[in-house]
This record gives sequence, structure tokens and C-alpha cells, in this order.
Amino acid sequence: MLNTWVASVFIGSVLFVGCTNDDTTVQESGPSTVTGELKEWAVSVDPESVPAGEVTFEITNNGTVQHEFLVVKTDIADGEIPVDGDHFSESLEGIDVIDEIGEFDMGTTESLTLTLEAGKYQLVCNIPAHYTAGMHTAFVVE
Ligand SMILES: [Cu+2]
Repeated sequence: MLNTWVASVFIGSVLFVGCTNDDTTVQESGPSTVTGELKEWAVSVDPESVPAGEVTFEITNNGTVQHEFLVVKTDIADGEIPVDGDHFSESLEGIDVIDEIGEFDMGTTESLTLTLEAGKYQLVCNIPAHYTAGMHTAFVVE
């Protein structure tokens, strides 16, 4: 019964898109916003999973040096992407770098909006030595 109800709400929101922005009951299937932080040496985001579709990452560099933010689709376990020297190759088999926020300054926030399909992801910084130092976190799109 609940599934039928959710489906009809969703269909209704598609038919009347733009007219029902105050309807919070469709929030789970709508665009998602993920806020996150980069610092030495960690990546943290909230929430850690979102429904498939449009996702906006709002990422703040709270570190003391520049960092970057890569969205990587991969089934490889968090932190286990094989590195070649001090970082991993972004054309490595088994990973798909969907997009990135290039290196940006400490104390600033950058945003990145993507359409993500279901799967396992890692959110990482691949500046030399940063990934192996701990700048990665698992992320799931359902
Ligand atoms: Cu970094």
C-alpha cells in the first residue's frame, strides 16, 4: 500500500512539477544535497548515501592546504584503490572518475552537481600522498 501511495505522489509531482515545491513528502526521490568537509587527512560527508538522481555536493576545505574532491564510482573497498607511487591513476581499470572539484583553497566551499546512478562510490582527494594518508570515504547511491 505504501509503495502505491509513494508512486502516485511521485507521478503527481512529475505531472505538476513546479507547482508543488512545498510538498515535502516527495523529498526522498528528489534532488539530494550532500555537505562535506576536506581536511588533513579525511573526507567526511553527510549523508553518506542518497537516492539515484541529481546530487549536489557542497564541500568545504577545512584543512590548512589545498585539496581536491573526486567522485569515483568503484566496487573497490574504501581506501583500497591501488596507488602507483603516491596517488592512483584516474584511468585505472575498475574505477570511473565521474567528476571532480579541482584543487581549491582552505577556508572555501565549492559545489558540484551531478546525476549519479546507483552503485558504490568513493569520495576522495588524489593529490599526491593525500589518498594514502586517509582522504577517502565510502558513498552509496541507492
Ligand atoms: Cu587532499
